Amino acid sequence: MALTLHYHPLSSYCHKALIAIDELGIAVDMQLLNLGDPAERAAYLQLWPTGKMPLLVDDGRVVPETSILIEYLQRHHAPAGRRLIPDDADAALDVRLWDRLFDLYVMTPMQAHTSDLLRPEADRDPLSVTEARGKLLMAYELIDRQLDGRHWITGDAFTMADCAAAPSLFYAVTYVPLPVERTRLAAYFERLMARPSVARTVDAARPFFQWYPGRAGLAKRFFDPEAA
Ligand SMILES: N[C@@H](CCC(=O)N[C@@H](CS)C(=O)NCC(=O)O)C(=O)O
Repeated sequence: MALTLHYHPLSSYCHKALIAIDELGIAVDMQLLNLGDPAERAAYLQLWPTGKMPLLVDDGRVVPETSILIEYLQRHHAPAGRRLIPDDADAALDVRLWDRLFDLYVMTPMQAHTSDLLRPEADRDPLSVTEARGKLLMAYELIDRQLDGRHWITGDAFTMADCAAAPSLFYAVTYVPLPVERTRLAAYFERLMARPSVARTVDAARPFFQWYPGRAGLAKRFFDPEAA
C-alpha cells in the first residue's frame, strides 16, 4: 500500500491523525512504532530526525507534523466532499488557529505532565508541572468561552481543530480535571467522546492504557484497572 502511518496507539498526536484519517475515510497501512527499541528508534531517526510521531509515508514521500499531514491527506487522498479544513480562506484560518491553540496550549502542557511522570523520581520538576497546570486551566477557560453558541470548536462542522481537541483534552483531564464551572467545555468533551471517529480511536487504544503514565486519572469508562 502507498500510504503508511508510523504511530503508537497511546500517542495523543497519533490519535489526532487517526481521528482525521477516519473522518476523511482513507485507508492507511498502520505501522506500530516502538521507540523504546534501540534499533527501531535508530531506523526511525533516519526516516525522520525529530523522532516525533505520527509520520505518514506516501510512496516514499515523508509527511510529518499532524496539521500538515491532515491537510496533505485531505488534498491528495480524501474522497470528494470529505473535508476537515474548509475551502473558504477565513474559515480555514479559524480552523488552523484553533488547531494551533489545542496543540500549543493543551497538548504541550498535557505532555509536560507525562514527561515529568516518565522521569526518575529524583529528576521530577514540580515547578514545570505547576506551570503546565496553570496553562491548562487558562486553556480550559479560553475554550469554554469559544464554545459559547458553537457545537464544534469553530462552528457547525467537525474540523481538524476538533481532531486536535479530542486527544489533547482526553489526556489533559487525566492530570487537570475540568473545573465545574466550565460547563460548555464539559459538554463539548462529551460530544467529542461520542463522535464515532473519536470513540473508535479510544477503543483501539484501550488495551494499551495500562501503560499510560497518567492512567490513575483516566475515568473508569475508559480504563478499569481491575479488568486490565
Ligand atoms: N508537532 C508534532 C508533535 C508530535 C509529538 O509530540 N509526538 C509525540 C507523541 S504524542 C512523540 O513523538 N513523542 C516521542 C518523543 O518525543 O520521543 C505533530 O503535530 O506531529
